[in-house]
Amino acid sequence: SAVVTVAAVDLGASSGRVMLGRVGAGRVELTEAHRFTNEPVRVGDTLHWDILNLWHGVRTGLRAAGPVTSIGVDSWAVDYGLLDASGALLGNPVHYRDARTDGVAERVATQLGEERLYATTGLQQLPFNTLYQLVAAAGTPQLGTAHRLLLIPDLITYWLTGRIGAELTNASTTQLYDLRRRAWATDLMADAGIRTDLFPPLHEPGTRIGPVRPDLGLPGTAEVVAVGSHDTASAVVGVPATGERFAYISCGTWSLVGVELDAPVLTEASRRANFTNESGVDGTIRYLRNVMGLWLLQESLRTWGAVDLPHLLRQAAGEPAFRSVVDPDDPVFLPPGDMPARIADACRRAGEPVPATPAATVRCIIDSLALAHRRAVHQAQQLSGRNVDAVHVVGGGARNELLCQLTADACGLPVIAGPVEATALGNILMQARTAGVVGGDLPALRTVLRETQHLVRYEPRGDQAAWRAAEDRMGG
Ligand code: ADP
Ligand code: LRH
Repeated sequence: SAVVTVAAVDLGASSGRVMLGRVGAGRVELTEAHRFTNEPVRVGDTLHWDILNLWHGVRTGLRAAGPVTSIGVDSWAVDYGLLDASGALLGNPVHYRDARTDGVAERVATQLGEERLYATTGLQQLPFNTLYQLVAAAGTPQLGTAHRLLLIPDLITYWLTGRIGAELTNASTTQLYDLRRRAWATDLMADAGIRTDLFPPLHEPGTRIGPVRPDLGLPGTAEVVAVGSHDTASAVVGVPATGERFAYISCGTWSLVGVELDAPVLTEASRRANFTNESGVDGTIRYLRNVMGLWLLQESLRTWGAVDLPHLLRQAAGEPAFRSVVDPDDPVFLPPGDMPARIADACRRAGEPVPATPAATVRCIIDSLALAHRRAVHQAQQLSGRNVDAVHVVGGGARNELLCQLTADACGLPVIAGPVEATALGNILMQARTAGVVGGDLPALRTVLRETQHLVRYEPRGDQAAWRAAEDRMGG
């Protein structure tokens, strides 16, 4: 039976990669063609993505990959590049952790109404939603001259093909997308003072976008196919679950914790709990919460300079449990900067012992993340009415044994860890389905992953009382 080779371009907040997938009936093999770091760059007061370096990594990776049937592109959400009327990029995309949005969400939400925003878009309030970034940029010459706005994967797709468009899973993270009409929320844009003509036509994952530009020097590579271009949408496709009674944690820079639903939850309780309804592949809803995630660890490592992560995690495993806990979702942790100092301050303010060593700080981070996972898994079930029997951990965090075990203990549920590259696999499976070598719905695609990928199961230990008490200490 037919076999295809496709390339997934997956740009995460900490690294970018080009992954090759060989897919035939019932099986998928993944290899890494190229991996490159994604390091933000500060110029003056502004934190940027290094978009040309990412593009360079994409081109290097695709050349290394050799001829493929198709390419699919995904990346982190919400951020964008602006094009002028000739199609040239206007300036360098701004990073979602940039301070330009400080205070903007509160102002805009008051003006437009939090209830209306939630009813239309179903999105959680995050300070960096595209809506708030655009309001923060209002009046700048760049936005004034802009002809088109392209989200990051759509920008890479444009550079690969010359085609302009907006893939809808990622569009659904902008807070400018009407979730029930499945169209841009043009009324909301108009009321927020945002030009509606900036936004290109929407398309669904699975759409064939077009051939790659001949001048890219990729002989034998046919076309670009739209996948779930929001990395979290592809990661959820890549969750090797059976049935529907599962929660997922897409665990990388962020932990995206939730369930997959057929319809959005737009209740007042859901809005207050800051749960989001992002659009998934095949019309599904990714009902989830952003937990600050391994960012806390990454940014601590950056502060300490080069350290051996596996060694530090082994030391952390030997530290006493629950000595200090913080609420990972405290907005003080969002910007870049000295993370251990901010964790120490948060402990001091809450009357928790201040971690004295890197190992103690790492233990505080992992305990606190496990608690935040517990809180979000419980809330997702309560708010949606969907009960779960297992928690799937995918992404780089699936390699963190301490975090996976403590997440199982905290949730009182088995954790199934892996695949680490769920996002690339979700991207690849969507392309393979478009090519016609795998068929079926999401459960069918997930069966392929269950049967071919390396998964590790963690059984929950201990009772829930200690976790309940620690969750109370976390506040939030
Ligand atoms: P993103 O897509 O947001 O860039 P990834 O899914 O690639 O993130 O996950 C990156 C994270 O994976 C790192 O921050 C790190 O904490 C974790 N990780 C990577 N390798 C290991 C490892 N060997 N052991 C434990 N954790 C790891
Ligand atoms: C994860 C992610 C997440 C968004 C954030 C901006 O990479 O896409 O789903 O909330 O980045």
